[in-house]
Amino acid sequence: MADKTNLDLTCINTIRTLSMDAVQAANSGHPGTPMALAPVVYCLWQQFLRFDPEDPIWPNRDRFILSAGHASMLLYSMLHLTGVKAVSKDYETLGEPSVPLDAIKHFRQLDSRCPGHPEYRWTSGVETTTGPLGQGLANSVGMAIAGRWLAANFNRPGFEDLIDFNIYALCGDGCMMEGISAEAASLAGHLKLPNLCWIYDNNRITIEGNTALAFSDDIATRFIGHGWNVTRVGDANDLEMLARAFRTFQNTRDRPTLIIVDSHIAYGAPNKQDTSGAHGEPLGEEEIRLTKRIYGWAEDAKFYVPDGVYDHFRNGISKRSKELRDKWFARVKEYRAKYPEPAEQFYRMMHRQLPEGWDKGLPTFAADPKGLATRDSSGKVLNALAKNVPWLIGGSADLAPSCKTRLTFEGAGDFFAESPAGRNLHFGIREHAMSAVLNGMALIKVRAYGSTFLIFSDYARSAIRLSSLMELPVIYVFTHDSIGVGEDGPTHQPVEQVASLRAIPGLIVWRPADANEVVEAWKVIMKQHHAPAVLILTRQALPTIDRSKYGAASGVAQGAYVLADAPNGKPDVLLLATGSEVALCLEAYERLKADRIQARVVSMPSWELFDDQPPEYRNRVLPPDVTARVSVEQASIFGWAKYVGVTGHSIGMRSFGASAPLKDLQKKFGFTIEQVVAAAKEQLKK
Ligand SMILES: Cc1ncc(C[n+]2csc(CCOP(=O)(O)OP(=O)(O)O)c2C)c(N)n1
Ligand SMILES: [Mg+2]
Repeated sequence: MADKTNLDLTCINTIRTLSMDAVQAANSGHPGTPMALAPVVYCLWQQFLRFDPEDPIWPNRDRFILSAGHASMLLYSMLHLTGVKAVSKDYETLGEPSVPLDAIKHFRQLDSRCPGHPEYRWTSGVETTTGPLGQGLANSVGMAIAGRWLAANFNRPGFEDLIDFNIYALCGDGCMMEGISAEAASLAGHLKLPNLCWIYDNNRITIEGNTALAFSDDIATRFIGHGWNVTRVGDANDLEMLARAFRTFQNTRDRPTLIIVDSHIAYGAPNKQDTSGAHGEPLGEEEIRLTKRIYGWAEDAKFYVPDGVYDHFRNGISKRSKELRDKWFARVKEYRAKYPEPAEQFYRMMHRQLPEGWDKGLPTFAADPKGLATRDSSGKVLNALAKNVPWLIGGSADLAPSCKTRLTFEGAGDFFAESPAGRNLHFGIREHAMSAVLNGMALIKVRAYGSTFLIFSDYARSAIRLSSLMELPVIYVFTHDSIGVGEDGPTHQPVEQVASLRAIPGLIVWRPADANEVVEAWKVIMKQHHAPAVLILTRQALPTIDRSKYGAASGVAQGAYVLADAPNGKPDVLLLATGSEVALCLEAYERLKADRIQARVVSMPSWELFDDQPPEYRNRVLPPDVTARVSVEQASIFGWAKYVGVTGHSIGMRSFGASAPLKDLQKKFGFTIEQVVAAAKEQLKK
């Protein structure tokens, strides 16, 4: 493709016009950037990307991420023109196309495979959900990390190329302005990820107008500072220079590469090119006609794919990649014969299965009034699990010693540029990028976890939300979960974080009450392959509950369970709690019992799992006729009304915390046995 042949241009203009027509038909969307970047993506896919449209989940494929997700029609046009096949949720390739022309005609309409922004698990060939700017870039770093880790762990002599895929991410000014791109680029540069290539669309346009309004970074200098290789293409239409830039990336084996491409948004549109007006609204029928005329296109044809275009892609990306893909599977056969054990591990990992014996050797904790912090019990469980599940890997945003997420057993190792087989990652103080990196790692199908203090989950929130939207089984370990942090004070004491995480659809939020609940929670989490989990853990010690006296910790699997009951099984008042407040409720329960009051304590480590139980179970645990109810949680009371009802009472936080020893805070904010007992008695007066 050294020469820009007519067929090249026809293909490029097909991408452009499909995008223009789809946005016009939807009467919403972003036409300008697909028009500008069509040659960039065309060159990359047709000549370089190792991606077989017939098998879009081939594990060693290169990944292409459209971090500028608003330009979704660019990706949909490619998925359509290259004939990418649909894949079921069970990883079976279906015969039908992922993006038929009809889906493009229904861009942005209900149930179309072409939603407004690309959505993973909805449209095959979409490698990650993008739209919130910068996320895709950080995802790409996670994918590149996982690629390096897989290569280091699974490649063998004679099979050095078993895993050697590259990650390409396309971004714009918005991605570059977002802080997450700096976090992600900094981490990628530090880790010297050679399998990572970002393409920056330097069109100098965002929604409000020219980037001169708000952005004057010298991007090249910034990335050189991050330790990247930086190269430039002065004209997005120059296929030769683009190809040269991609070759530069492929030949750069000691660091990531940034390709800065100067482009013209809405290239070819006589009145809209280089204007922000082409960013996020249809060009208009007349402008489309004029633009098509300039392209030498049939002015009135809509969704037109000229003869030869499909064939050209079939003979290009498809043929080239199918050969690579078939060769790879043949090699895997040889690999399996020679190295059956890692081959089996690889297969299970790629299908999100667990290895045999994944739960062997998990600790159990004896009753102990002094007990231990749930961060400590979790650290023990994580280490036991990680010994059994070789691809359970992760790290912390500089808080592993506090969050207890370090893998300490022999051979766990650290993931560094020079030791990419290690299992302890160091994300640095970059919570947002860490979380999006975890998403990227999970997309490559390692089981990824990351930790920080619960208070800083706010920094990570937009990536956590995407874990959930993508149904990725990322595990977030958030410790220092309440005013229990004590003297660190209100800046470090989470109040509204638990409620706000519970508000994210599909996210499983856990707040276990003791060490054995931690074990049971981890067991459930490990078996959930399509839901992210947040484990909310204490810094302070919690008693290990005497299970011979109270309910079994296995009740955790139902999300909530009866821990202590009225002697006759017919309680007059319910005490509901999570985490550190469960032990408090047990003490209140004993006091009430001494006063001959029939109370029940319900531990509710996961609201989401409980809400998923059949109504019979829920009504058994929370009998509808018992309306005297008290909830106790050292967090915002937001949401508890769902369980205590309009007449119930919630002991919780209604303000920020304060800096003081924990005992003083508990008194100040009402987390005492006396307060719980008093609230229960008050409820019984109703
Ligand atoms: C985190 C985030 N903030 C804001 C937006 C809304 N938004 C979508 S596109 C865009 C402008 C992006 O400009 P640029 O990346 O240069 O894209 P171009 O217009 O050049 O395609 C904005 C602000 C978003 N999608 N994500
Ligand atoms: Mg721009």
